[in-house]
Amino acid sequence: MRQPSHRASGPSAAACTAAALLLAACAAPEGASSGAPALEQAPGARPAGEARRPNVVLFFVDDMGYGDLGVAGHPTIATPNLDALARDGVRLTQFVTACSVCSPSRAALLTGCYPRVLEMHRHVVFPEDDHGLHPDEVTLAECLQEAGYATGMFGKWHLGHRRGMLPNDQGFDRWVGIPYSNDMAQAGRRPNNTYRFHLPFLVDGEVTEWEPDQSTFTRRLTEEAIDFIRAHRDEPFFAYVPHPMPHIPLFPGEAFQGESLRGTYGDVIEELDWSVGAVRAALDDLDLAEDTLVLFSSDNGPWLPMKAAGGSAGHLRGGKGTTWEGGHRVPLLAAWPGTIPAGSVCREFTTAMDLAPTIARLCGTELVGRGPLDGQDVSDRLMGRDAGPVTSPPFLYYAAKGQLAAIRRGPWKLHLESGELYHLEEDVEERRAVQGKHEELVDELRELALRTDAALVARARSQGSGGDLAFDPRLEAKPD
Ligand SMILES: [Ca+2]
Repeated sequence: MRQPSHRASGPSAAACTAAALLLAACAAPEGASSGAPALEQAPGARPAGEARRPNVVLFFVDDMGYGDLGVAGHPTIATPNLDALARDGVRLTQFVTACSVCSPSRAALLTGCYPRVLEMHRHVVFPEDDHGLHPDEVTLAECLQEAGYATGMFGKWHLGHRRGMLPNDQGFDRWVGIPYSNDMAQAGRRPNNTYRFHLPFLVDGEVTEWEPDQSTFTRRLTEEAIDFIRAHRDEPFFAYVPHPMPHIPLFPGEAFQGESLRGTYGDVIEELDWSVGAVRAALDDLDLAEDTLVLFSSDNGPWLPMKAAGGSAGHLRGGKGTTWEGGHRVPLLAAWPGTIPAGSVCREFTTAMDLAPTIARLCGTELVGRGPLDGQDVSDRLMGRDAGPVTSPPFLYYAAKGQLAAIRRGPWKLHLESGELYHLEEDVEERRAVQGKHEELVDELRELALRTDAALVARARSQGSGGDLAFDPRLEAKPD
C-alpha cells in the first residue's frame, strides 16, 4: 500500500546533519564548505532573477513536534518522504509558530499577523463559539486567488465556522475537511472529554457527513489534494493541506496501523509522511515538480500530557500549550527543485508569520493585509540567497490563552513571569538560565516586550463574530 520513498537516493539524513554542522552560513548547500559561493550558484539552482510563478503546496499538520522526523533524529519513526523533502530543499531549525495552540497559530500563518492583533489570541475556537477570523482579514488564499491562482484547502480550518468565516469565505475556491479539531467529536473520546458535539465533514461549506471515519482522513484529504492539483495542472495553484492528524484522538489509516516501532503515534506520522510522498509523486507525474514550492510544517509542538499519544519536541523543552521552545518551534521543510538549493539548512530565526508574505512574494504578488503585517519576506533565507546580515524583529511569545509571556531578540529569550533568561543558541534546551549575569539585558528585554506588546494592542482589530450557523454541532440536535 505504501508509496516508495520519494527520491530515496542521496545522502543519508545523518550525513546531511553532519555536513550541515560544518556549515556556519544560513542555507549553505549540503556538502559545501564554509565560504562556499552564494546559493544561487549552487549546482541545479536557477540563476538569480529568473522570475516565475510557482505552484504552492503547504502542509500544516496538527500538533507534530520538532523531534518527530527522521531528519530531526527520531529513532523509531520512519519518515523517508519528509527526509527526502529536506534533502531536496531547505530545513529551517529556528522556525516558530505564533502560538502553541491551533487557532491563533493558524490565524497568524494565513495572515502574517500576530494573533494579538487579529484578536484571535484567546485560545482556540470551540464548536459552540460564534467567533473566528474576521472576514475582512486578508488571507494568503485570498491574496493568491486575486493573483489568479486556483486555491484549495484539504483539512482542518479552526478559524471560525459560522457562515462568512469558513474557508470558502476566506479565499479558498475548494475546501474539503473539518471545521475544528478532531477531538471535538464523539469518536475516540477520552474519559475526561466532556465535549457534547458532533464533528461534521464538509465539502465547500456543506456538511456531507457527521462523525466521519477518522482513519480515512489522511488518505482522503491527500487524494482530494491530488485531484485538485491534477485539475489545475495548467494554471498556478495553491493547495493548503492542514491534515487534522496527529492531533488526538489518533486514527492511522488501515494500511499504517501497527506498522511503526513508535506505536500508534508513529503510525499516524508515517501516514502523513506517505501523504507528502504521494503529493510529490503526483507532481512528478504531472511534470510540475520544478514549478512547485512544497512546504511542510506543524501548527504547534507536541501535546506532551497525552503521553504516548503525543509527539516529541526533540532537544526542546516543553510542548503544546507552553511558551517553551517545544511549544512554538516546529520543523519547516521547503523544496522547490532547481530553485531552492538541495540539502540546505537555515539556522536563522523565522516565524510562521513570515510565510504568507514570503509565499506571496515568491508568487509574484504582495499580501496587503487589513492592517500592517507582522511577518516579513524571508525568501532570501528560504532560497539561500546571501542578502547580507540578517535581522529579525523581536518576537513576542503569547501563552495559549493570550497573555504576553516571553520575548526573543537575537539569540536571547526572556520569560517575563519567571524572569528567566536563556541563550537559545547555546542553550537549546532552555535549561541554564543566565539572568544573574545579564541584569541590564533583562531590563532592556522586559521593557522592549512591554513596549512591543503595547504597540500590537494599539493596532488590534476586531475578530469576526456572529453570523448564521453553518451547521448545528450540538449532540442534542442529533439525538441518534
Ligand atoms: Ca494544534
